Amino acid sequence: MLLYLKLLGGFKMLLRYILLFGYLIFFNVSIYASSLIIKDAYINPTPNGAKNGVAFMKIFNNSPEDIVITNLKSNISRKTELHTHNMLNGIMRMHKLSRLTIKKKSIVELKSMSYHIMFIGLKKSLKKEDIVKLKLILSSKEEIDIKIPVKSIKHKHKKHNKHISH
Ligand SMILES: [Cu+2]
Repeated sequence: MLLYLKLLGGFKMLLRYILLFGYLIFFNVSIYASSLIIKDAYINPTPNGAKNGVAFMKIFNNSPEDIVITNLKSNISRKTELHTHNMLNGIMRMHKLSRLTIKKKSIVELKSMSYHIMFIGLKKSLKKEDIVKLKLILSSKEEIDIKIPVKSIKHKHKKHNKHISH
């Protein structure tokens, strides 16, 4: 009887540890998930045969430390890269970024003619209402999975065309 009670006590202790451990994991995950908040993410639909696609979004870092995105992964394209635009000899060009820092308590907006995510070598065209899975890989090796809807958002084309031509 005594042995049984001892075993039961040990079992209860073990159970308590398991619960505590599970709680800690859950707690860490929820803190982490709220440190980067992705808002208004979308990908423009692409015409048949298009080679590349582009994603835009707002990334808010709600944590007390800077967060650096170092890599992206998706299975819709051969490569998935972070890009930005720069004016070079009067011509707007885009180029690849190896990292994107989102400073603590601030927002980086991925938008037309600025930062964007580029899907290079699309395996199929992106149609309205498709959902694209994207993995953001951070310098801390942590990974954030997001889902981006494909939808058409009208840009102010006139303004942009003017911008390109001067
Ligand atoms: Cu690009």
